[in-house]
Amino acid sequence: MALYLGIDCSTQSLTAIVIEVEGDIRRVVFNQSLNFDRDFPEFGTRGGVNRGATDDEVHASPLMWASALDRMMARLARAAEIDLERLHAISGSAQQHGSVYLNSFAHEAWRRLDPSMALAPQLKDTFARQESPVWMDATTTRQCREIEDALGGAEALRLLTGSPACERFTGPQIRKFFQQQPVDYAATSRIHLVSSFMASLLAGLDAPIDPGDGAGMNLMDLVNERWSPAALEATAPLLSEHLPPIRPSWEVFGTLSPYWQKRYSLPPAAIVPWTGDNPSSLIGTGIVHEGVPAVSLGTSDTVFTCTAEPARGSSHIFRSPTGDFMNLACFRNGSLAREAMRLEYDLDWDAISSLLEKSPGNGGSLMLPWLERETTPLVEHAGLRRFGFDRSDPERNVRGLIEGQMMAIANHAAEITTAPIERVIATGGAAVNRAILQVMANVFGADVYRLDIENSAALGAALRAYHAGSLAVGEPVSWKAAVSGFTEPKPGYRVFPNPKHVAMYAALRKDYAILEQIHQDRQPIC
Ligand code: ADP
Ligand code: XUL
Repeated sequence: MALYLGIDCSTQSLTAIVIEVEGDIRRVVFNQSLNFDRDFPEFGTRGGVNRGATDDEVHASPLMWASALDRMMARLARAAEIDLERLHAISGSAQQHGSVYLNSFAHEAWRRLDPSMALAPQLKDTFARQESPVWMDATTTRQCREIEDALGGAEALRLLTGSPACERFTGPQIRKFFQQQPVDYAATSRIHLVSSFMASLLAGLDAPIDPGDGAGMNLMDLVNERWSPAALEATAPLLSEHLPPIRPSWEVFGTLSPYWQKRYSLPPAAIVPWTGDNPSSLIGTGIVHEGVPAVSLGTSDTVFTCTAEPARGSSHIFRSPTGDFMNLACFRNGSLAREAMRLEYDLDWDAISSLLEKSPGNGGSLMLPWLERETTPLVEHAGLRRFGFDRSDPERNVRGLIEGQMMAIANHAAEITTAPIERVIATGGAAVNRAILQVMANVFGADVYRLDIENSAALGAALRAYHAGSLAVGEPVSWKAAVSGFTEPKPGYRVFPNPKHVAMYAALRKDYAILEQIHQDRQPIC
């Protein structure tokens, strides 16, 4: 039976999942995490990151990620329950946008690694920049505007790369580094993403960047999956010489290097390019074709889809590891606004659930849930807009907020998918609330499946290892077959729409869309 390893190097932790696949047998045989704050106190992180002079300067040490990789491989090698001789392929994912700056000693150091010694100390002289900026860094507003100006504005950049210039994206970060530390930039021989850096450490040679993570840089021509010469030029000099090539996500590019083979008695498993954690989650939630949006109800709410063509209604478009497009719309007022409403009326979640179950539709009253400035649609003036609500009535207000949120998500989800919506996958903290999922099912007019996956990015990586590893040995499996047996909801995790309410919400959603358009640019009035 073959084993496949997926590793996710996220902001706060590193997780490894090993899956076993043979015919109909499909199971997770190893699933462990290391927490950066707890397990690597020597790096002094909080929430996996370090702050600079200001709170919006956020970075982490690539040596910490290397240490975590080394320790996780040690754990894996010690796991008596799995026979690692059967490990066929390894892939991974990482927090998106973060960048690692290597000097000219790095490649030689990788080749000469001594398997009797820990990894990180052997890498300490290989960086042109000791700390890597990560996605939480927001210090590049000036560079964003400069790049957009050079490329014809935010919309032109969005059409080219899938996103307007964003502070956390790699291109603006590289530009800031070049402007503020020109000597260190000149000493940089290679710039990797966190994902391609980690893949390089496994293979002992430069890993490519995959189009899924490449799309988070403001540097890649999204449709053609190539570095955009114009974007590179607008960012920093000689950048094309510093970046690894972009290669398909499913193309094996190396084997586990002798360092790992000797250090932990591992076989020469195939190494598959790593991708970003969001594209990897797409695979880990089983979204490998159109018509199945996933809604994550976290601090913010996010909806994402997989489409054959880019869906231009998105906040961001990445590439999916399937070769399709991953479209994302982000709603800033997710749990943030639900929590505020809960506190306003001093309710617990059970009380919220029972209020939601009463008389859906609120008699047609609508609320625009823009407590904070909103990203989808773009709303500059914060403030809930309540139309026809008596503020002393908790029931109507609570329902008004959540119905408004679900109508916004459903309407905008329709803009980022071309196929009819078959079902919706719900994840994130608020997805435990069945009453909220019932509103979602009624508003979408589709079944809602709750997935209870703790690390969909690591699972996605293991599934990608399986898919690419099989292709490399001439036994290709379809994406649908690759994810099957791993991404189905547990029994009892389905919520069905109530046909009576579906018709009502279908009409209300149209009113909601009109209201949203009218008030998007206006100050709140209530
Ligand atoms: P993030 O990953 O963005 O930190 P999570 O996906 O962990 O967020 O979701 C956390 C949120 O889940 C909390 O802010 C809380 O409002 C919400 N939440 C937790 N339990 C419930 C519940 N029973 N009903 C609705 N929302 C809930
Ligand atoms: C996506 C983003 C984060 C990081 C960290 O654009 O910045 O989701 O990938 O998880």
